[in-house]
Amino acid sequence: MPSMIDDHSVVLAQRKQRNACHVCAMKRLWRRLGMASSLAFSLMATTASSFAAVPKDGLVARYDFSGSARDLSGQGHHGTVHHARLTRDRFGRPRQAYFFNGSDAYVEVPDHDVFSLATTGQLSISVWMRPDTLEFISKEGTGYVHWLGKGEVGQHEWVFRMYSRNNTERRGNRTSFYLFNLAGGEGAGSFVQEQVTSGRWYHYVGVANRNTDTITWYKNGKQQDQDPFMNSQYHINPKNGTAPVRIGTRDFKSYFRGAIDDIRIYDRPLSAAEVMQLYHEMRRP
Ligand SMILES: [Ca+2]
Repeated sequence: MPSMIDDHSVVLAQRKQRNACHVCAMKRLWRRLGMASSLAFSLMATTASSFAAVPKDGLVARYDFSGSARDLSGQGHHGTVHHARLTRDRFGRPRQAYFFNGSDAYVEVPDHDVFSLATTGQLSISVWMRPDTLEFISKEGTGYVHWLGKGEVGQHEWVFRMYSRNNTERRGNRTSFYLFNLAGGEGAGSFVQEQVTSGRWYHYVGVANRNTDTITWYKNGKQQDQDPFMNSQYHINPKNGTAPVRIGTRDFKSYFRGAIDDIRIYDRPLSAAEVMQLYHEMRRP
């Protein structure tokens, strides 16, 4: 009998061991599956964000600067290059962005209704920019450069501005997006003012919306500021002017030194999610 008990306990012990091993194997399998699936998920997430497509709806001009200043939106708003030269983009790829020398370089796109807030009441502009100095030589006003804009005397509409580190308004390296009345003067705008590093790429998006009376300014995918323009102290009532769009300068009163790339202009307001999508846009050669 004792031997039977022993046999029985041995069988039980063996079963337990087998079961335990089954449990171990199952646990190991689940762990692997879990790791594999979370890895696959994060890869998918990374892929989705890294290769986010450019939103196409309402895209009225697109400049990838892939060897030229051609408009890739299909609308024919091609740019003419003046002294700017092709340079490496933010991924290090040669001849995929334009370098502006800070003294006479710019790209000019002829005036068109699609570049005016007055036309559709809504306008979004997305752009990458790399300042190669924090103290601009060719500056205007209180010490800033206009590095993208549509405006000339009596024909002012909008502008992207960056202040030099030293300026008379304590706006060290502030970047901002302004709307103007055609006559010019003081504009209504939104801004961000934090440390900027020379030689680093930054993504900016300006959104102007007449329906909501808002200017919104995004930096590196995140909203930084929002202000009214019509119902503001500046009483901006945007009109359809005749000035061309210029990149690297607005109207030759100041010149940006650094690189600019991947400009996308829309005749509608981009959502915060779309701004993030553009920030993560990455195209492989
Ligand atoms: Ca590019």
